[in-house]
Amino acid sequence: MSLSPAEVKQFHELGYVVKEGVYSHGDLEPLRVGLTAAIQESCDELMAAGKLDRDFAEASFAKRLTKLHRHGPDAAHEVLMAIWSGRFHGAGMLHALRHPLLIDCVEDIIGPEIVATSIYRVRPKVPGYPRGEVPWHQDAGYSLTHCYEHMMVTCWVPLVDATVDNGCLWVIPKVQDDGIIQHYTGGHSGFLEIAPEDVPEGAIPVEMSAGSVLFMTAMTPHASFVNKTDVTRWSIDLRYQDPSVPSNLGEVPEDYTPERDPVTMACFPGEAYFVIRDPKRPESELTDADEFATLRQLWDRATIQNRGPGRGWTPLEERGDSIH
Ligand SMILES: O=C(O)CCC(=O)C(=O)O
Repeated sequence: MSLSPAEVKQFHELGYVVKEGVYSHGDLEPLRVGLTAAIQESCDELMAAGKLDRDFAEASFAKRLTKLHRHGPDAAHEVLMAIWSGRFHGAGMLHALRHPLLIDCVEDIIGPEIVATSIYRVRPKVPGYPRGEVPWHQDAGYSLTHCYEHMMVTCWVPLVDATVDNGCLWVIPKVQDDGIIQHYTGGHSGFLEIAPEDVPEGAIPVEMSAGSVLFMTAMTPHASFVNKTDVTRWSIDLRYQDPSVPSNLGEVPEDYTPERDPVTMACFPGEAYFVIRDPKRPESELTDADEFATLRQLWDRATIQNRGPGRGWTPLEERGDSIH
């Protein structure tokens, strides 16, 4: 499996393309098992502390967090915080990041040498849990500014079928070459956000079956909205680049001293970068799950002295002067 020339063309022309059936149900099983173990561990801790009286272990992967959240929103919040975003680096995550069929598709976009980052996110969009909604943004809005011209590929993978009703992703095609759009801090749930009046026209929902992949550029505006069903819309989003894109490969956190020039930094300082595929130096590829977890913890954001300058985005409520 790889992307056809027409699919690669669509990626470059529209800023996104969907490939069906990249992960089979079995391919995603180690990730589901790892996430289930992490959920169980949190539930066990909460039950031992008397904060939870049921763990809903009998429920399906797609419904367990929904039930947990309805039963005890505070306890569910704690369970979610243990796996949310890039916090989960347990069994199954590296397996998903290294999935050969996915990496073949990425290779069709950026070439045979592929670097991944720990800016992968695990997103259980639980019905009624407000942090599941993500306002309009470009992923580049989160990177240092010297990276805007570089190609970073986001791969969005639903672990259950994603529909408009359960909060699939929406994208805006054909604006990825128009550059960065002004973002604001303090958007919904603390995310960066493009102001409503600046969101380009033409948004479309991308309904997808579990295991298919939406490939997007870092400049493709996207968002996701309310989950109106009783199924948790689980997804992961993974990011890849070629080795010429600024990273911290071969560096240690101590290299990020306060005096360091930002333009020499990784696009996302404080995130771990690692080699996924290098046909010339296969020994450089990160294949061991324990090494992956160690690297992930080494580059935890908190360990970096200098995460680069603020990106210059101002709070949403202070945007009066820039409304046009
Ligand atoms: O999964 C979502 O709802 C949002 C995903 C997203 O914003 C991203 O992949 O950058």
